[in-house]
Amino acid sequence: MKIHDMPGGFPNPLRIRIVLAEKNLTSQVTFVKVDIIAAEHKQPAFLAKNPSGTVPVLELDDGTFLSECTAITEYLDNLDGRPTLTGKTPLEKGMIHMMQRRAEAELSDAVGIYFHHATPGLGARVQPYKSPEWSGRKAWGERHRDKALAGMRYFDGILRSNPFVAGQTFSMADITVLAGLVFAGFAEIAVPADCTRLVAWNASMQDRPSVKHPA
Ligand code: GTS
Repeated sequence: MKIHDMPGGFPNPLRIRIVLAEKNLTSQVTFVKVDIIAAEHKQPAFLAKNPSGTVPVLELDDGTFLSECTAITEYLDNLDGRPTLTGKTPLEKGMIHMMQRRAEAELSDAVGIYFHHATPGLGARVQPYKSPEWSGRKAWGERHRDKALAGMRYFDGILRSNPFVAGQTFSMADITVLAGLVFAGFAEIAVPADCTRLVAWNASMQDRPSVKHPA
C-alpha cells in the first residue's frame, strides 16, 4: 500500500498516520510525498488519483485509490477483521460516524475555512485554488473561527460525560478531534480557558503511543 500525503501535515495526513500506528500497519505502507505548498495536489497527475485535490490518498496494490480520511480509516481498521476504531455494533458505528463528522464539520473544517479564507493559508501557490479572493472573504473566514470555538465548547461538554468523544472507547472520532486541535493551534485559535475538560482530555491523549509516534 502507498499513502500519498504531506509528511508532518495536519489535520488530515496526521489522522491517517495515527490510524496506521493504532493498527500496527506502518511497516506495510510506503509514503509518497505530495508537495502541497507547490500545489502538486491541484495538478492533473494528482487529480487523477483524487479529483477533490486533497491529501491523504491511499493507493492499494491493485491500483485502487481511496481518499477521504473516514473511508481510508474504515478500510485500514477492517483489514484484519478486528475493527477497533470504527465500531463493531451498529450502534457503535453510528455513534462514531456521527461524532467524527461533527468533529470535522464543527472543528477541523471550521479551522480550515478560517485558515484558508481569513489568513494567507498555505501561501501564494495554493491560495488561487483555495480562495482567490481571500482578502474579500475575510469576514466569512472569521465567522468560522467562532464556529471552531463553539465546536471546542461542544466537545468539552461531551467529554464531561464520556471518557472519549463517541462514548466509552477511543475511536476515529477522537482522532479527528485531536487532529483538529493540532490544526487550531497552528492557526492560532486557542482553546477557550473554560474548556478545561477538553484541555485535560487532549493532554491525556498525548500519552497514547499512536499520538506520540504516528506513522
Ligand atoms: N475531507 C478530506 C479528507 O477527509 O481526507 C479532507 C482532506 C484535506 O482537506 N486535506 C488537506 C488538503 O489536501 C491536507 S491538510 O490540510 O489536512 O494537511 N489541503 C489542501 C487543499 O488544497 O485543500
